[in-house]
Amino acid sequence: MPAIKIDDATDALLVVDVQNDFCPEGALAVPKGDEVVPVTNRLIQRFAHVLLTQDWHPPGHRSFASAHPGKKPFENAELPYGTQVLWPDHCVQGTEGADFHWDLEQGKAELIIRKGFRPGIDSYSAFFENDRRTPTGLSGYLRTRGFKRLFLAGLATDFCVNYSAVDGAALGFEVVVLEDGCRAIDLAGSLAAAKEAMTKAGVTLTTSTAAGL
Ligand code: VGL
Ligand code: ZN
Repeated sequence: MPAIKIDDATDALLVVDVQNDFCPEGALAVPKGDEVVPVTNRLIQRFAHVLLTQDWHPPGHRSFASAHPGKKPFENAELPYGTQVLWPDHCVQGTEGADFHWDLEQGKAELIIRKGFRPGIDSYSAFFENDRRTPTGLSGYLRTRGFKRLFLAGLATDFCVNYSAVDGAALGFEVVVLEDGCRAIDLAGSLAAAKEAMTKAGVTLTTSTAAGL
């Protein structure tokens, strides 16, 4: 992959869910999740426009195993919109676990898009909730601002980054995932499946170093 030249007018960096609960010792720790922080901070300096997502669940959210008596985290449940992985309680609104990682240089962010706040619907994608219909509003924001290409980094590669990348591409944005700025949960082959889905959707998978960023 040759170096990518950033166009400040039409390129944006979207940093996905770099929150305490997805980092070591967090409630839904992604292995080595905190390693994305220095990479992401470097990327934040390189981009004129930085957007963040923040997983933001009310207590008792339906994606929590604790809301399903008899179910354990990482089991599946059938919800009205389809099969949903059940998670440990995480990123509860207003808690320290939902805060961005302390070292994340979030000050420059122009938009924080919160997702997963509807009690009955999970939201992996920054564009649509898991019913695949309820929009977050991000595509309208990006179009209104004139952004055409999105660079993604953050957590987790196989869930929120993957769904955001695939939806972004389907909505007509050019999407580049910077894999060294991401870490995966990797449940039952979910990382390999995510990479295949992103590739099929036309998402560019590269690294910040290969892209010269
Ligand atoms: C995520 C599982 C549950 C993510 C969020 O950010 O990838 N994964 N909530
Ligand atoms: Zn969540």
